[in-house]
Amino acid sequence: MFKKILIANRGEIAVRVIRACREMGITSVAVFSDADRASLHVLKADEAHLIGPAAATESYLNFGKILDVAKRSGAEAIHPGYGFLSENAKFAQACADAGVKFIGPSSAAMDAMGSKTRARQAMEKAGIPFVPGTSRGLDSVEQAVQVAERISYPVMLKAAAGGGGKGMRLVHRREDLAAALDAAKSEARRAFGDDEVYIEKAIVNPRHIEMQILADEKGHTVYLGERECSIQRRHQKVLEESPSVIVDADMRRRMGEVAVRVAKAAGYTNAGTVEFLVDQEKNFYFLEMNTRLQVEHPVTELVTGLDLVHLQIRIAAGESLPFRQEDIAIRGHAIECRIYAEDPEQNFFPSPGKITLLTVPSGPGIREDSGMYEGWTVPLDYDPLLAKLICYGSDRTQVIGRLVRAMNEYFVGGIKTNISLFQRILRDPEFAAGKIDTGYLDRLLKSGVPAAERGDAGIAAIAAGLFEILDAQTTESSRPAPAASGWKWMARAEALRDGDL
Ligand code: MV4
Repeated sequence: MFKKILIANRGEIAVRVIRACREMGITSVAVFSDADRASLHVLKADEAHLIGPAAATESYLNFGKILDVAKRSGAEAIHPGYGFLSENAKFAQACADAGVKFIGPSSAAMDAMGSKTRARQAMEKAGIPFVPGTSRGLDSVEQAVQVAERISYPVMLKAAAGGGGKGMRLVHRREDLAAALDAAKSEARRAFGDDEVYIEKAIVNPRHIEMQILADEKGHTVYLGERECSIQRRHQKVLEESPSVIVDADMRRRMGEVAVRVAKAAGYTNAGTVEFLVDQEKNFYFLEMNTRLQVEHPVTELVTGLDLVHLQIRIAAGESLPFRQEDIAIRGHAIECRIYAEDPEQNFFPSPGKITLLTVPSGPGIREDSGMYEGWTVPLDYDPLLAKLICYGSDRTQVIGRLVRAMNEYFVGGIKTNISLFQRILRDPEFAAGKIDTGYLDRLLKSGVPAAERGDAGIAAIAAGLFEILDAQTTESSRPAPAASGWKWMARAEALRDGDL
């Protein structure tokens, strides 16, 4: 087993991995940029090394600096977290070449899944269902027209090197195809330096459901259940849950077995996720494979009772999986909310700044994976994810009620967050009924706050709150402090105005 692990990441995931190391008696080595000198992962690690200025290319993406710290600190392994270098096959290879164990798949397995067309060719070979279309880039408009006729419109043009919706074009009619293909290719060339574009049948209003898999280096591969990840905004996941309301035991087994075949076809080891699109008839299609631990891994941990980071480290140290497929059971329900430093009233624009007050929920069924603390200044150089609030319970209804309670305990002062967005989602009947697909959040945000939610009571409360504040200000000395202090009333009044209460 490793004695020392370097965490090549920052924020909540770095804290998460540092905690696992501490629980396993492994010394943790953090790396940090100038902007992260006071960040939580630096405070919590056993050792911390400055690797450069804020720019990721000068710090968290810099192979040489990270491997240099690994060498100087004597770290035998590197955990890449997610994002940054976690899916960079060249970095995985550089670790291998430097004799440092990369806690993740081999660079070859990463490469096999890194290109969407190479992944589709591997699926074709393994007889795995993927969205009808081509598994290679299109050579001409004529070919695109021909394939589109076969798979029928609407069709989706996608960049082979793309991901997260970049370089994607939805085409409804033949006459739009040529221009769309041209645009997709030039965007792919600009964004990825690779203009390979392929075509798929467009699945209308799909769900995005992904299957967690785990494989040791002895050939044992298991699936750990699915995660419903359809609640996204601009291809950024916002809320994830396990299990999915539409997946029953039989569908879970069938999706899990496909995911295991995908992993085996790629020679995959360690933790990975196979993404599927699921249509209204519950047909599922391989979309892509993520060769890293994902942000939303906690919901799988809570419903399986497993610690995925412990297991990643043990697999990388050469251990066999300590269980078989039949030992894995899904129990209860878990929902994760990603707490971002974003302002919902400014179109979710990042809202960095100093956290002047922080009260965090706790109590039954509450887990908070956080990278923030009271007094910390949120840097504007990186992704604005502050923390993840994950709730567990025996069923989905209990978890929703628990999350509503927890969100009302959550207060981050000094900066804006998206906490009010979750208060809307959790109160939405469509969400409660599990009627979600990848278009859900766009529909909710476009709907605004229904007038009914404001009602007279809302106006009266605002008036009362404002009266309270004005009244308190005019006769400060002669009255006892009101039950709720001025700022609480102002906050409530604002929240009512914005329909967040
Ligand atoms: C699709 C699709 C519909 N049909 N492919 C978006 C990013 C990348 N993960 C794949 N994506 C999609 N591919 C076909 N053939 C719809 C999406 C999609 C989507 C997928 C998953 C999660 C959120 C999404 C939001 C918009 C579109």
